[in-house]
Amino acid sequence: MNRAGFYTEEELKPHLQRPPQDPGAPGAGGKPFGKRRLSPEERKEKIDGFNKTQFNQFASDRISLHRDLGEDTRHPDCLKQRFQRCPGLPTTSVIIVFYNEAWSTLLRTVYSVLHSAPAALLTEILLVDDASTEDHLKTRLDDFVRQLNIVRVLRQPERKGLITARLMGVQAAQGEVLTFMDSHCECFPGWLEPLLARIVERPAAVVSPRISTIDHNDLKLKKPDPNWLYHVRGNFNWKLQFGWELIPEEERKERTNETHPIRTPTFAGGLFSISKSYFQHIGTYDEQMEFWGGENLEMSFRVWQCGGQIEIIPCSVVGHIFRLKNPHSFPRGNTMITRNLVRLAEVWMDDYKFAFYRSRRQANLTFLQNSYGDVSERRKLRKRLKCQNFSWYLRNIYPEAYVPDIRPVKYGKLLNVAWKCYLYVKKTKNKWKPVPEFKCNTAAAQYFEYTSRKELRLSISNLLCLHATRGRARVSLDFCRLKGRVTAAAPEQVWIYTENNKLKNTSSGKCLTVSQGTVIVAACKSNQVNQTWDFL
Ligand code: UD2
Ligand code: MN
Repeated sequence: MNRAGFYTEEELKPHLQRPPQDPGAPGAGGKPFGKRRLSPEERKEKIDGFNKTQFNQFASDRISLHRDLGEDTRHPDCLKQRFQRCPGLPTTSVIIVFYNEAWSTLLRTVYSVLHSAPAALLTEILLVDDASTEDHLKTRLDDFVRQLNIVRVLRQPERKGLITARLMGVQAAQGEVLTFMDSHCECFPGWLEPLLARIVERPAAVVSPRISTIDHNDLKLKKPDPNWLYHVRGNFNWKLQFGWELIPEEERKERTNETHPIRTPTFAGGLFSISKSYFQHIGTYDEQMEFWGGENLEMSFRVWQCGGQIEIIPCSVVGHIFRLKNPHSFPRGNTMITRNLVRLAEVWMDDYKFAFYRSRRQANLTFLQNSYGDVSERRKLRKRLKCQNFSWYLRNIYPEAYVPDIRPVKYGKLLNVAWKCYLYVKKTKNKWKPVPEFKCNTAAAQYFEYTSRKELRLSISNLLCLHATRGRARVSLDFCRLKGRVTAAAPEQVWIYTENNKLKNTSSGKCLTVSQGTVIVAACKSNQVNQTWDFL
């Protein structure tokens, strides 16, 4: 092969060389920050740090701002990958928005880019301050970054959230590609080139690195394992929560080279590269989304529906501190997250929005009260770009998803007429999980959907169904067997709602009954009101 056609290592040299590393230093090589006995003052510092940022800032403050992440443990295919000098890789502006970020994590993010991104491709790093209140992020930060000469600080005059902050960065960006990053990241060697190379190949690709966890307790970076075959991608549930799942088995088996991108229905949204002109073409962000949340799903649906693609590039690895909860409060509490989600549902999801409104009551209220602002500009955008509808997205981009009825056959609280009690199950350890048996409740009720496939689905979770195991009287709540490509419900979960309001299970031929307060199946008898159920 003609090597002259590829960038040399020399040409891809970073802006700043890492200073010599002490392998014994705290957290060196991406290793965990060591445990030791803390003095009372140190303990206080640690607790205060946690309260402020929801990660171990005490540890972060003691780890070098220049720490390297040790040996490059990516898959050999990634290490072999070369990048063609013609047409060449585009330049990029790295945009990092922050609100009251700790000094050490913010600056480690900055240095990590300066130590790893090829200088020839890195136009600048733009730090956008979403009106932080912490002192260290004011003149001290301005003075510090001046010596780094390609780093600039921009400031939003008031706190409006990460969406408008990112847009402010975009306004100022001079690079051909925009690369977004959270303010608590660390880049693995060679992370940038594969992202840019994919955009050269596909200008309408929105590409994410593989996000590695930096532990919020000990700041250990989970390094890529070259033998690890399982990849994850982004998904969503009908509450419009983002999540991760393994890629489908067939897709995994078809992978022949690690450099190949992974198509993903949705992305986490914090770390990605996109061509600047494509970002403008595809409608940037919904500027009326506030503070935090929802912009990643909005962008995922929009890009796919309007002709682009979202991918994870497994050879590009960037670490991110995942926290257990949001460290900052938002004006008006969490209602603004719901408002952001309603905005995206109203623009991109067509009538499937009703499934979302059923799973999230607060969203339903926001919708009914029409308190999500004006979305007409975003709808115009959808029209102008001649985007596909949501049904197309579900069929083509996420066929593994469970697609709920837009309007179930019946929907409501299920009341047992004889006992005047309702079907009711509780969360287990704060999660919706199968429960082996439950009582009929006289005080509280849960909403159920009687679906077109004759299942009784717990509306709020969407994935749990009333289940009658053969040969067992007690009825359980179990994972619905019908999901994604599986198109038939299991007979244990099929219930025929009869003319006289009985629910007859197909597998056992028995009827849903309340006996001694417990929900069971029993032989159907025509005159028994403890087998009569009304949807309220
Ligand atoms: C994830 C994304 C994040 C964003 C968010 C949903 C990753 C790794 N992270 O949440 O980028 O898409 O989902 O909106 O994909 N910030 C502000 N102003 C605010 C709140 C946050 O500037 O009012 C900054 C914050 O300092 C950080 C970035 O926005 O740099 C993302 O916030 P986060 O780290 O709290 O969000 P995360 O990682 O939980
Ligand atoms: Mn983050």
